[in-house]
Amino acid sequence: KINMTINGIQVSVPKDYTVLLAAREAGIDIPTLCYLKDINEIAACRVCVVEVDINGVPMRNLPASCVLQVQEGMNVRTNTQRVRNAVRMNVELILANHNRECLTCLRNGTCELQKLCDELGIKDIEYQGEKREAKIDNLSHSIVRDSSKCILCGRCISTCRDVQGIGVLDFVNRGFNTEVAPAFNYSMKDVDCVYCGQCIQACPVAALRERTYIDDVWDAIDDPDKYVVVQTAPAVRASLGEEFGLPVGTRVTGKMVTALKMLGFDKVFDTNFSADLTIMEEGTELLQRVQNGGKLPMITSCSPGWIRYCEMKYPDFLDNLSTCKSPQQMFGAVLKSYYAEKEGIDPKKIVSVSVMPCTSKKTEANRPEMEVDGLRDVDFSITTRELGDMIKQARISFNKLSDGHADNIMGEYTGAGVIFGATGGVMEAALRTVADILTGKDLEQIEYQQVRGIEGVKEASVVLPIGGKDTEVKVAIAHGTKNAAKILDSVRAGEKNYHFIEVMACPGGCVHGGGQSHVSAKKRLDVNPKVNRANALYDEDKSLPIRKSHKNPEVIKLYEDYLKEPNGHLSHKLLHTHYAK
Ligand code: HC1
Ligand code: SF4
Repeated sequence: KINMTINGIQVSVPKDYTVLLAAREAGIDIPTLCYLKDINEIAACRVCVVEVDINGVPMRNLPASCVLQVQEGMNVRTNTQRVRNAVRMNVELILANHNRECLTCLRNGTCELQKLCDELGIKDIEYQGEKREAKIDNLSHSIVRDSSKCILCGRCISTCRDVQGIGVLDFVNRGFNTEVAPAFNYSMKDVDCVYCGQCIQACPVAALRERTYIDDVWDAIDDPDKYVVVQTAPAVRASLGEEFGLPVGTRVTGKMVTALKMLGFDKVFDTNFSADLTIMEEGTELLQRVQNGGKLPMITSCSPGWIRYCEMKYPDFLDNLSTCKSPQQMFGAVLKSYYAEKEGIDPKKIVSVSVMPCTSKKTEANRPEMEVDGLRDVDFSITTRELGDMIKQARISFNKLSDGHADNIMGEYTGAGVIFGATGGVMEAALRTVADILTGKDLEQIEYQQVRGIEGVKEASVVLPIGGKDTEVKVAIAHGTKNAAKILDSVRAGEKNYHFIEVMACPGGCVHGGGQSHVSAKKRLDVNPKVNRANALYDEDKSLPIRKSHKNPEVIKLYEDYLKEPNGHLSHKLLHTHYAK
């Protein structure tokens, strides 16, 4: 332990602490901007500077507390005139070159720079200078980059490079013209970006944001000739409440359904339904591959960021991918065929909208192959944040809503469908069904704790009777593309053998997707959105009467009335695809 003084208070903290963390323990909240714990600790913005002496000897400059290690005998002051002036000047210099159109900014209200200016009491800006030329890259379906908002904090760069192991973004140009962009200032559309949106989650301002489709959805709702149907992904219910000030990870399933009905969607369904359907198709595919000597390990295909990553960095694994479309796409395909036929609706009039925790889903929905007979599976994919915005635009008091229930015949779901949104959830859902099928029993074991949690790479094995003999089925789970690379490298090197691998592109899985509610760097010191939101899904799973996908009555009916059997002819037409090198 290190003994030191902060603003006259004696503290004793672990040796590896920074002054910033020590101050927090002493109840002093040093301001930060570029700081993102464990991800971006680079003292770029110099908003966290402090005045320090060690055993009475003053440090000459004001050091940045986010990278300053604690030392015995340190005396730190965070609130002197000199510190206040320096912090204010550093923030004003950032503001001098920042597009300050706050009123019309997407991050108005969630911007960390705006909040900081308020907290520091900055009411005027002394430095008025030349502004960087604004360049807006909105060519991809998922991500918009706006250089006029960028404050060069580097949080996105560290996240993409160090957390995701991709490294699309970096500082380009020099001096006054420095900006954060892909190399050679290429569009995000033309680089190895997987559109995971983790850089958006890291961005304190609106320099990186999703491409929005809110107006397209409003237009469809307002068009009397259109029949507008919405599906909501498993993870959305664990974050949407945050848009309305509820604690991170509050489960708001029922209010979400009520709000969607009030917005004017003709039907409100649930992606959990098609998550259950995915388990039927994917579980059957796995059993067929295992029993018929097919390509193993089979790897899940529901995360579009992961698919893009596989296509770009591990094309030799494309045959390992399950041929199943993602639940988002399966839902759309079934909607415009089975549902349209049942209800006697012209499928051309159906507008298929998805609400996703994900920015990559927008690009997935726009992939050319994601259609059947010329009808797009999903017409518009919006994020949890965009749904929050629509609810606000409709002046709905979300927190006062009562609980609604999704419509029939694509709104019923099981606990297995819900947990898809947390890392390990698809694997657990698959195991629940595959184990029942192989043993021919309704097994008591439902929960597989080994595949839960936020460890980057997880492994488990289950003994199941395959072809009459007990076989050890080995599985692995990775979340975040950097962890996916670790597993694939070990499989490629022949060090590991698995039957089935789950990969989700985002750390934590969909609950921590690029389209979820923003959680500020400061808040992340106290709460872990990955854990809180996953718990919300596991709680919902526990609360449901049916927790295995193959017992979903609406999915059973879909097979009886329409698809006939998993991996059958119609399933292949509607629910499967393949990925070409
Ligand atoms: Fe996901 Fe999925 S779980 S990919 O994380 O398989 O986005 O929530 O909707 O499609 O079900 C996302 C979440 C989502 C799909 C499902
Ligand atoms: Fe990197 Fe993901 Fe952002 Fe693309 S979307 S730049 S891959 S963090």
